[in-house]
Amino acid sequence: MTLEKLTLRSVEVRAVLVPLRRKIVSKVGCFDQWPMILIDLHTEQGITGHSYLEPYLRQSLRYLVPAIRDLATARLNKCVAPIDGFRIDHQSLSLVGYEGMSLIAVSGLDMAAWDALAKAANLPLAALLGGTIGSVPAYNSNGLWLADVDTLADEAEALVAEGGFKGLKIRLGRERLADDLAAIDKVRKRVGAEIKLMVDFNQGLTLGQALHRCHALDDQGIYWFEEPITYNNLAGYAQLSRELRTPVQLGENFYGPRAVSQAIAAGAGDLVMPDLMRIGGVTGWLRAAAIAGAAGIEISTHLYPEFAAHLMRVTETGHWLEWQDWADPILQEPFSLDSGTLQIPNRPGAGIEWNEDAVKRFQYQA
Ligand code: SMN
Ligand code: MG
Repeated sequence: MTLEKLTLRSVEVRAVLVPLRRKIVSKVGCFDQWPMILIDLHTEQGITGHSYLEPYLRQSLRYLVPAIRDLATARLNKCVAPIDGFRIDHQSLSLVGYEGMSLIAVSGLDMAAWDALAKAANLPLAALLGGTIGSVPAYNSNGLWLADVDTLADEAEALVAEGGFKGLKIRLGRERLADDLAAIDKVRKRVGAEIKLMVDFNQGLTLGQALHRCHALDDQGIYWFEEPITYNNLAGYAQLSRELRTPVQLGENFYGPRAVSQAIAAGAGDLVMPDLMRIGGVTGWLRAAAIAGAAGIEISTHLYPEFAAHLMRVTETGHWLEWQDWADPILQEPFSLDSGTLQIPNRPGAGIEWNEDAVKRFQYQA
């Protein structure tokens, strides 16, 4: 088979609600079940490309699932060519806009198309992109939410042990500075000074609050301050980056690679961490990574660790992979961890296949 012969026959889009091992308690919401959209691109040649999206809100499934189906119908009977698909989808969306749900739908189809292409080439995605499979440095982001600070030390110890991790993410932005300081202190005392601590405010602070809070935490040896303020206040991020010694991280809410270019041009943040669902899938990541690489800015991943691992292997300034096990319950063979690294399996494509029994168990009628 030649890759040009890979043609799209049908698209299946399903919604599931997957239980979370640890409840998410954050400034962007509290969740004990995680909505996911599973996308399957079936080709005439018998190859199926998979991807998933994690749209946070279960009610969003009601409008995202039809949006993805609608966009996919334009690709039917056409060659599976993700970069062409990305461009054509963009053209068709010019009247409703390229951000928000539009780009989320494009991103999901893009990832599944790249998966199909890599499977057709019988190569892991990283190899199709010109790299190799292997291990990818990861930090554990599976816990340390805005919970009672007295629970954090035990949880931090368990999180390190889940994969020999060398980095953990703590969510901060409690009412009182003293409680944020206590959270850092309890975690650090238990896991030791060698473990890097990333902290995430989830856009919970105003610029004034962020100036107070981040200055007060600036001597704590924190690895990065993530999203202290609303994601699109680039002037505010530029001010924080100038004033603070701790690197400022943002980007999980950037829509499309141009947002990375605009943030870098504005001096907004020291580090970037695009999310595959918003940046434009694999195609969007490759473009964002080129922009960050050319600017010498380190780039980390947000969610989607399976696809993200392949991409980190071909990213010039690749920094840290964010590890979450949230998709594990619906995967046939979840990826494994070793000494704080995620291992890319030697399988064609991204290496994800659905555990159909679990998908049935967790299916959700949007
Ligand atoms: C986050 C991700 C998913 C849900 C809530 C919060 C967070 C992160 O911003 O960076 O992991
Ligand atoms: Mg975050």
